[in-house]
Amino acid sequence: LATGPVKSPPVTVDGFVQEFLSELNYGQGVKLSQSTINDQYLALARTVRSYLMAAWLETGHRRRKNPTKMVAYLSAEYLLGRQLGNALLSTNLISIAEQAMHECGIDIAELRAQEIEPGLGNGGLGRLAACFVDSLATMDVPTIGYGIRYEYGIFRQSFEDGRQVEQPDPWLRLGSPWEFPHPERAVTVGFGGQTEESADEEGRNRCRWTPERQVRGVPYHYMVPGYRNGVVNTLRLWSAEAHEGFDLQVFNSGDYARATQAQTVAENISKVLYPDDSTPQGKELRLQQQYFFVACSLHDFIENTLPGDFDLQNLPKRIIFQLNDTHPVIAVPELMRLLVDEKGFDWDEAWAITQQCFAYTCHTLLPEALEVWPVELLGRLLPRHLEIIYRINDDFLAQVREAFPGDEWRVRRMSIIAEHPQRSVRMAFLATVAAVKVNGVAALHSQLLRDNVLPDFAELWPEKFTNVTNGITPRRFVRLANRRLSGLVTEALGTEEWVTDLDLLRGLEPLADDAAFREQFRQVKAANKNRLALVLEGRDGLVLEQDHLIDVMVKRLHEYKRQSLKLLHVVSLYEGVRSGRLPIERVTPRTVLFGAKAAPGYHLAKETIALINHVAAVVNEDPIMQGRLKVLFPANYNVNLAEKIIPAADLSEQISLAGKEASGTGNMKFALNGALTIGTDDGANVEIRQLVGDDNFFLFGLSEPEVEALRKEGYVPSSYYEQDPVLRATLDLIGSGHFTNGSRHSAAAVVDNLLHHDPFMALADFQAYLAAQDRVDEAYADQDAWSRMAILNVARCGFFSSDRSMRDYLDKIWHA
Ligand code: 26Q
Repeated sequence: LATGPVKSPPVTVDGFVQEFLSELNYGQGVKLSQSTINDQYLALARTVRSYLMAAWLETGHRRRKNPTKMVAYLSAEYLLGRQLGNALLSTNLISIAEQAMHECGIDIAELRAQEIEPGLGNGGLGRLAACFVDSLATMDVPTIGYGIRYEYGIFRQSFEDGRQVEQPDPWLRLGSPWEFPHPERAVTVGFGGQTEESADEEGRNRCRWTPERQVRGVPYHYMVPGYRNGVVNTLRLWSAEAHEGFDLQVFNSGDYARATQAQTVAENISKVLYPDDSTPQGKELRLQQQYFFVACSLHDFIENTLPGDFDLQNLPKRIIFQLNDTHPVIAVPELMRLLVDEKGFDWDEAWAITQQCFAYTCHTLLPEALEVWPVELLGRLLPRHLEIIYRINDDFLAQVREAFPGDEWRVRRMSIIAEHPQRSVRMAFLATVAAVKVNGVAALHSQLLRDNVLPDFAELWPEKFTNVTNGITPRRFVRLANRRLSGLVTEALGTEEWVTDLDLLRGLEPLADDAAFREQFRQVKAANKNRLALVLEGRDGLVLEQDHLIDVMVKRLHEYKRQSLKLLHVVSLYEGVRSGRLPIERVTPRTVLFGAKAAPGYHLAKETIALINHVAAVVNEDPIMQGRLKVLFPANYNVNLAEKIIPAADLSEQISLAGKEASGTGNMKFALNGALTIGTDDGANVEIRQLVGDDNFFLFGLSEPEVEALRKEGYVPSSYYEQDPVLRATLDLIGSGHFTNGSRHSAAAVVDNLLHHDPFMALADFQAYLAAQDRVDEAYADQDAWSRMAILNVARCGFFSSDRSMRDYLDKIWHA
């Protein structure tokens, strides 16, 4: 019995009740009659988890028995969202669990609401990693996700006087039923210290790194269930602890207080997620985090996942490390160090192996978002790695000189080491040099990556560059988040196969012309609006007008994403009515819904949040608008709220300046949930528009080449202010202090920046944006035509399943 296969509890309501009560009694140590909601939630989570256990163990067993090439996804972020719903979905236990809870006198919805989501990511990049591991499990691809178990995830946002206030996110506080700590598999990681050269037995020069201090990495395992396929992959997140013997001397000398301080220093490494999502600051702790999780992961894979007698010469046959942006790139010198210093490989042999083991995904186009680490800092923290990086660079630059003799400018441009403004390591260059493939995340982005960000590298190695357009998991973002639409789709297609084969949505196309179907589709949207209204009322005390056009802009707050342009639209409507330019009957009843967190140190972003809240307060209350324009800004936008907002949206705002948004993934979620997009020709919007057709997409604004041309010619934002009376009246109203209690100062940061700098050309696109919004109003007035367009968006966006993204990675990059 002890060695036989692990069995799942019986898949019946009774079986579920028994397992639940047993978890409550023996796991949680309480009787049902005495149990709290939290007891019940934890017992329910462990019950569902017990149904996944046999598949998890079996998947591991199968992978060990039949070793193939694996994918190791290295990501500093996984924005997972709540686990319970997804686990219930993947095990097909939703209805059994509902009935079982009902029999116990429990409302399962209340338990589901108890779960705190693991917010171990900032935004798009972290959520992408979560979608990818979901798809890989559903496609039965042997995968390990490696990352960091932050004790505090992305901060909780609240508003005080409209201004963002950040609170810590102690997500583990009420228990963590989804994780499995494995302290016995802990790994030791070194930091600081010195390197020295010495000869080995064969007289070859060998380097030894003697770290100054050591930290213990403890893995916590999370299940990554595939969709009803008996596969459960593993996500392995590392938590930092003090190493035994950590400052033992201090302790022995009787300085107990200092010894515990040392423990704090070690634990700090995985304490908190950095909440900056695009302007990397060269913070030492951040580099420690990066090296910590990467060193743990490489060690774990080589020493614990590969068989004991494995010949590392064959490493590329067994693994591909996919680098989620540059955050894990320190893995490159770490693998070199392991091979050369610890395993005795020659440099060239080691480099040949290393170069086949990594692939790099870039997620940005903004030069200021490219990570660089000062040589001084990197050398202090990781002296051996810095030496290795220098050597990689020397060899690489020799190759450049050979390919382009006499072109020293090029050599300087391509060096992994930047000399100005301070000597630093360019992590994107290191990644590009080491990787088998470099990919962007949407067609336009990959093109611009080749042309603008890494042109010298693309010239040297054209075949290295490729595109994989992002995707989203249809399980979480359609099937779970939009149960009603899913039901309608399944009924219409006569199958639920679309959940794992999203191209089947094409079958809905003919139904766009079916009046009865369109009516059902509208009823789904109405019901989703109703659900959202209840959520917003309960969590924020906000009132959602359910008969309004729901116009949504939810994403991190960034200047390039242009929340301020959306705000200008709102104010222009309000100003139009106030000034008599716009008759109130011509204003489409509309609710503009914002959700956005700003990095705590990003001043302009925080001012923009405050201004949105101030505008909302005035516009919502002014009787002149007759309730036809509302601005709602629920605080603390997160995955859970996204799952409620997106299915209720009519209009999706994707209005970044062309050439700045690498891909976007929210854009895909909205389209697949039957919202229409108003958007620029940027990121994956380009592909969405190509697929749904121009008639079913509200395109506006400068194209990327036009942006570049305008910049060259000299962009003067104030000239738009001077020439456009509507823009002028709009900005003047904000600048007058109308929304900020008469204080002109409060709005000044945003307005002055738009008038005098406007690096993302919001003013240049203002008129086109308003014209596109007029087209939206016109289209929305014909509800039947609108529904038709929305249905076609759903039907034609199957391409944006992350299952397809994974197929592309497999075909173009991993060959696993
Ligand atoms: C780096 C160093 C130090 C501190 C923080 C960071 C850091 C953290 C997060 C830098 C960047 C990020 C996140 C970037 C991100 O989310 N990018 C988005 O990635 C999505 C998935 O590919 C794209 O859809 C978005 O277009 C892109 O903005």
